[in-house]
Amino acid sequence: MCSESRIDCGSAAYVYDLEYCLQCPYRSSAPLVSDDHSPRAALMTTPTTRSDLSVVLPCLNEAETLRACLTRIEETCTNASIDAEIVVADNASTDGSREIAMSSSARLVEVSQRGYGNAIRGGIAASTGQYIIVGDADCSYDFSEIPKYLARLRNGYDLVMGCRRPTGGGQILPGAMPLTHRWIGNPLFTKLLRGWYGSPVNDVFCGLRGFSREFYDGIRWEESGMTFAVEMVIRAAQTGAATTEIPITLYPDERTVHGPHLSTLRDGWRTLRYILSQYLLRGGVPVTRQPSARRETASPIPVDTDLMVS
Ligand SMILES: Nc1nc2c(ncn2[C@@H]2O[C@H](COP(=O)(O)OP(=O)(O)OP(=O)(O)O)[C@@H](O)[C@H]2O)c(=O)[nH]1
Ligand SMILES: [Mg+2]
Repeated sequence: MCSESRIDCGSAAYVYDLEYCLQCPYRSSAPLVSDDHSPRAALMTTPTTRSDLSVVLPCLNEAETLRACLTRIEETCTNASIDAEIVVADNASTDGSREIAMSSSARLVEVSQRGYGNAIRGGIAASTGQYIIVGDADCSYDFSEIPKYLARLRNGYDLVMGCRRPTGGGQILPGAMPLTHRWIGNPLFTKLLRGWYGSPVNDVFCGLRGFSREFYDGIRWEESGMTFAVEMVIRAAQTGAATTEIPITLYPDERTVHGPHLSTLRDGWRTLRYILSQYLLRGGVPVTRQPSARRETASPIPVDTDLMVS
């Protein structure tokens, strides 16, 4: 069902693809995208009912683990009486992930441009929740933590980061993270963002994070790949977004067919280059943004001394 026209035009799912939708013969006369063709514009094609929470799962060939993630999210939200929608943001997976998403209560969003950042941005563009939580579809995160994230968001925080590193109270189980990421990449990038941007975050790459739509919509996102994770932390610091952390456990993912999509050298280099270029171009000086009314209700960091080790 083409969600733009609400007419069955043969498209199996919502398609986040400007060209495709413009070519759709059933396209209504209403403009599909804004002049700047920003991902946010695709919100115009989403269902009109609005959820409290959207859980967005970027997914590229995760058929082995996707169903378990969806089940865990559904159970958690049902048990906690959370009005949530699940959005699977896929880039033409070929292993049956799309079919798994379509046979579940989740909504499948086809994102035409590849990349972790593109997938999340496309998924969010098609989502409706006032709050958004994103997480990997590889069973490395415990989605039963969702109510904790939502509670912080409802309490006024703009960005709620998970923290897997012990410096922030988290835990990384053996085999869950490559040693180079654990001891070199993540600590280095975290240190740079804390030092240069004053970010309070202890785990910049944590993939289980939540944020308000107000925060998300207030920023012009640029990154399309794994660097999107870092861009979010930098922008939060630059805009003075109310940020907090929840200590979580990282489990070894349950994939056997393929490894992580994150490439240590390629993505490590891109991240370093991105952080340096942002600092040189924009500096660590905070950019201004209209203060959020809700933000005033959030306590400054550190908020939970029991949870925040440093
Ligand atoms: N749609 C889409 N999803 C992606 C893409 N790259 C990664 N993902 C998804 O994003 C999530 C994170 O990717 P992972 O491969 O787990 O990378 P990672 O968790 O940063 O790496 P590790 O910490 O080493 O596990 C997974 O659910 C992937 O399927 C992409 O290009 N497109
Ligand atoms: Mg992962």
